[in-house]
Amino acid sequence: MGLVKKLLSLALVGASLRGMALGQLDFPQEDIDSGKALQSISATAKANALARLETAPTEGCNKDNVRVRKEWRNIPGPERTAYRKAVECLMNAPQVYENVTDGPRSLFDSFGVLHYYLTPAVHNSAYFLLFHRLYVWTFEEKLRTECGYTGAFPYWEWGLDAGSVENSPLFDGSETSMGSNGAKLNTSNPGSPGGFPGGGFFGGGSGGGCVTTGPFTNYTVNFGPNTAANPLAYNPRCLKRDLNTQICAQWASLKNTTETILEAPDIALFQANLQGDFRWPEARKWGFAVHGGGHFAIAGDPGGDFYFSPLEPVFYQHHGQIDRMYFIWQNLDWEQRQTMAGTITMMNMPASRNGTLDDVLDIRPVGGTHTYRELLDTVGGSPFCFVYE
Ligand SMILES: *[C@@H]1O[C@H](CO)[C@@H](O)[C@H](O)[C@H]1NC(C)=O
Ligand SMILES: *[C@@H]1O[C@H](CO)[C@@H](O)[C@H](O)[C@H]1NC(C)=O
Ligand SMILES: *[C@@H]1O[C@H](CO)[C@@H](O)[C@H](O)[C@H]1NC(C)=O
Ligand SMILES: *[C@@H]1O[C@H](CO)[C@@H](O)[C@H](O)[C@H]1NC(C)=O
Ligand SMILES: *[C@@H]1O[C@H](CO)[C@@H](O)[C@H](O)[C@H]1NC(C)=O
Ligand SMILES: [Cu+2]
Repeated sequence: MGLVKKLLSLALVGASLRGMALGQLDFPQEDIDSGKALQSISATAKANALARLETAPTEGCNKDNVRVRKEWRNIPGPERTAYRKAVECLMNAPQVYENVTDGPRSLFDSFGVLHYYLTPAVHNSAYFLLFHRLYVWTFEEKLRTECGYTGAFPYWEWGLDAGSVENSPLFDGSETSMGSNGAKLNTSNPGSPGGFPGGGFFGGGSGGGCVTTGPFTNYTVNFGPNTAANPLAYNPRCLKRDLNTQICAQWASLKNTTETILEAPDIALFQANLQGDFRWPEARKWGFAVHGGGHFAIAGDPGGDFYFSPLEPVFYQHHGQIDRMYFIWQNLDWEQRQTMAGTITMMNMPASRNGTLDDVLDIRPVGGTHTYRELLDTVGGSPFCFVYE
């Protein structure tokens, strides 16, 4: 095609020197569409993070103990099965909120309670990326410390399944998957109760009913939806999925993922593009954006529920990929990309102050207490020590 993509909009950045420094990130459109460019920037980001680790290892993190997170299909079958069994183990470990006694029944459920409590502060706010980074890492830690998991933590690169989410190795219903699609229902989009903003206006996916085959067929969702009178009350039901290839292809393709990373000169626009935050005119074209696109490619109940989506086991692979995008974006220009932007309420409603890196994120009793500054660096050693490949 010979078309060269202008990767940085200098009019937006107002700091053209940085743009020139990143000039080597110009890719032909065909490489962006095919995923080749994403592989390239992913490798660059990993190399940059490891180089930093090499020059400045910390007590907690060095090149010998750094963990490498991997795409689901690049993890060997037995290791994927071990991961899934560790998730099932968390579903049998005791829940940890002493003051919540009704619906939540497991440590896995406690993560859902935590997300429910913090949702208004950690979406479309200054905290979105760093909160979810800590949240997913804490889940990984529990898999290891409570359930003996020793393998790689998996992420889901949605764009690899833009041809058919139903045939994804995550959802093919095999022993090494995370269970199948939901049963086909004869209604349109039945599976997004109180879902994401705008969740009702696309056609349904290819399922909608209970997961029929393989892992998590017998998993009981214990509470929710967020529209219930008491969202934390016991409400046992099956796991429903409504896989949606069209949503995946339109909003979470390899092209979308790559351009979301390359077109954002600063953290405010990066997080806006990633979430389709329409307060930024430049972010409007992204629609559901990769964050919503990945969530809605799974959809169903509780996968399509803004508050309780972590009760869908694949939430963690989905947000692993969100965090990977953040990792890549940060490590393409590390010196400039350790900042925070935005306020401390969702869509700044109600209006609130700006978040700062010195703010404290307390996720007890599920996890620990950290300043946001400590969460910026995945190889900072306190608490993190991982990269993505
Ligand atoms: C339960 O405790 C958590 C913190 O441990 C708190 O955020 C939450 O508001 C409490 N919930 C109730 C219903 O008291
Ligand atoms: C599905 O719905 C359509 C339209 O409501 C109806 O005509 C059709 O009989 C239904 N099919 C089944 C299998 O229920
Ligand atoms: C689900 O439970 C049923 C009944 O106990 C059992 O026959 C089936 O093997 C279970 N399925 C899975 C995937 O664990
Ligand atoms: C997202 O990717 C799809 C498929 O590659 C493309 O059709 C669509 O236009 C992209 N969306 C944006 C906002 O660029
Ligand atoms: C909050 O951040 C915005 C955007 O960076 C900035 O324009 C504004 O002045 C900040 N507000 C305060 C009170 O610092
Ligand atoms: Cu979330």
